[in-house]
Amino acid sequence: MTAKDASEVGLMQEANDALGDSTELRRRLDEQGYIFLRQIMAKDKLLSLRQEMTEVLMEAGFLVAGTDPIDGIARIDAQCTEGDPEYADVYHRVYSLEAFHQAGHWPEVLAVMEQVVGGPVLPHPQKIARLWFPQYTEHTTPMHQDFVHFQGSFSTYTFWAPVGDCPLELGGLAVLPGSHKIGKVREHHFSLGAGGLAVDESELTGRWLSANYEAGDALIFPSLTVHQALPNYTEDRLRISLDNRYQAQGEPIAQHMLDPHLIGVTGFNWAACYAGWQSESLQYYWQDLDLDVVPQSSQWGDQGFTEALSLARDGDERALYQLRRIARRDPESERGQQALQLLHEVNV
Ligand SMILES: O=C(O)CCC(=O)C(=O)O
Ligand SMILES: [Fe+2]
Repeated sequence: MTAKDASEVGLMQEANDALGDSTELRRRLDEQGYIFLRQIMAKDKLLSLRQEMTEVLMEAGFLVAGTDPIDGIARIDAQCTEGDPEYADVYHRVYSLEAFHQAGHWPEVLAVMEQVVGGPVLPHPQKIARLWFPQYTEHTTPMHQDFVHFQGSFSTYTFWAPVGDCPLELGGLAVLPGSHKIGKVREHHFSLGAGGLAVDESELTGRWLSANYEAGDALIFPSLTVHQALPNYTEDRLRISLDNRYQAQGEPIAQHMLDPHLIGVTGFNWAACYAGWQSESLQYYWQDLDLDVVPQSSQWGDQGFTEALSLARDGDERALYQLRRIARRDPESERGQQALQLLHEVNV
């Protein structure tokens, strides 16, 4: 379950030659479990989004004061990640940027995603950004399939794009080609890192692939493809990326994908998100569509939590860390109470 080193990964094949040919793009997705596209968005659009995001991050104290925000130079002592209240607070300020949501609907992105899904496309309301600190590698996104998190349909596609150049050492996404062919959701187990669930490395074969990404590049894959982030080994750079989701309009979508990301206990909602927006055109855009909304299953999240409890009982440091995080974030909740009780029992 350890994160891959950049030296262990190969480079992804580019699929730009198939752009405009939906059948061929879909054939490659079927065959490889991913497509990697160079420069499908204009670099300056990504850089102006980066400017807006990093200004918020500077003001919020994630970046070193006195540096140029666009350089994304992280304050190491501000390290935090998904699941931490400090992260959610800053994240939702970034999340409220209108430009961040617009990026998921740029015409060039929708044009590609229509070819990928083979018809009218639904961009998920739940957009996602990742703000990944350097020197924090135990919190790297572990190997997983997205279905356990996003659910709905196996034909939901992740569109992952760095907001700024992302060389291997900054920790971009890596995929395991062909890993979707199993055609089902694999066993996932407790892990640190985004999502908190990982596939066991011993279940996997093949060579991991990634890229020295540039702003404007995108990686697209369906929800059964196993992927992970590479560790951010830079000395001081924050990795900033988008991972938005798309599906054909008729496919089922899980209820929680209609909510903002990481709402947890923060009380953040769409009204708060939209408060400073100039335009209404993307506000609640999905409410006029005839969607097949299905309930979220808690099965994987519950299993991960149960595993964390039992690992923590045996003294596993990562599980203890996770339980402390849950107890601190959400002490009144059922999981918070269980975490507190376990921490009390093992006396740490
Ligand atoms: O960017 C990351 O670290 C995680 C991204 C991911 O797993 C996804 O987009 O599905
Ligand atoms: Fe993922």
